[in-house]
Amino acid sequence: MFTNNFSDIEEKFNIQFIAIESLEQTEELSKAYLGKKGVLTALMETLKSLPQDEKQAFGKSINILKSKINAKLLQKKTALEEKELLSKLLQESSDPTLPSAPLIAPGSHPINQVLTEVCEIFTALGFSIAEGPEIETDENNFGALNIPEHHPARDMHDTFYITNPNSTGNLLRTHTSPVQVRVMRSQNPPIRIIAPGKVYRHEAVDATHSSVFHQVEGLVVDEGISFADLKGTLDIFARNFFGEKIKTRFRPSYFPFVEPGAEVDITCTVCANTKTYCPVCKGTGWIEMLGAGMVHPNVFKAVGYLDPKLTGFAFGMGIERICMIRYGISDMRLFYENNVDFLKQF
Ligand code: FA5
Repeated sequence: MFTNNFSDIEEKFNIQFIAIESLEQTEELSKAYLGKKGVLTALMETLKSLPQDEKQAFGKSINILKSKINAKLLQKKTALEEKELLSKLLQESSDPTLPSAPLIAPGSHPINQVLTEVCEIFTALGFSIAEGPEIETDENNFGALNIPEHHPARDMHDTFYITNPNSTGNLLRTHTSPVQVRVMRSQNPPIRIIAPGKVYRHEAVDATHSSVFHQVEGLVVDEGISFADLKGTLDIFARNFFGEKIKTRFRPSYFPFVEPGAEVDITCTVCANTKTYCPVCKGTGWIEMLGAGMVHPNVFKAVGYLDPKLTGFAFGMGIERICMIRYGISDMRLFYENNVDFLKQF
């Protein structure tokens, strides 16, 4: 008896459903059929008055119809929501299929900018650029540089060792000085090179130390090269890179591969030696720039440069450090954090 009633309701719903054009109409139709005062709710009320044997079939039919109506309305709602979103996007005259705009204008990293500039200064002075691998041999990184096995100087360059039998080296280089060895073993003097690159040390990272950083090595070998040539070259570099007023200072220091050896300082760029307390130079007025010295005779011997008339100088500077000095950056870790606000300043 009630089957006809259900198909009438469904038919009527379908006619109204086809006419729907908006989310509001969907909502209204949902209320009219499924709401508190809706057609199906009212039908459910009549269930009570039915004879016992008809109740189950009647209830089941109501639930089937309810599910059908519910599914259709939900489908319609989703389709209308998508349509609305699309027309909103089109109204904003944007094309959602276009690639997103770049976050910042492209530019090179400050470390790369400084590396390039350092190379330009030295090539203008007649230096050529040499390269070496980041995976080095123990011999090139230590042995040929007058740092034999068990020498205490190795402690300052604790590094990462590699056991891959296919590798041509067995450690990550701790400095760019092994490029000196490679160049001298493959070329005859005169030599005038710089070697920029990445180096690795097993050390705790803090505001002024990183375990991966960049150095630029310098090496000049010829007859009659003196400490005065080293001083003059680094002086010219410092003035070109930091400014005309910058002065250099050589302090005696120890590196096994040079003799004599020196640390080279420049006048503090932050406090300009005003003698007021400065956190960068700690009030001394000087900041360390690099290590340098005259090539040790044992290094010449190791690479097969046996002519006693040959002398040479070498230096190695930390790129992160000179970049920090130049721009007054207080923490080296900023270079590696990919913070756009930091990077876009350069
Ligand atoms: C050396 O690495 C020597 N090979 C330099 C050298 C070359 C001396 C030729 C003489 C002749 P040193 O360990 O001091 O020396 O490092 C050189 C520079 O690298 C330092 O002045 C500093 O600027 C930078 N540096 C050293 N350790 C770190 C580190 N952990 N993080 C960032 N920069 C560093």
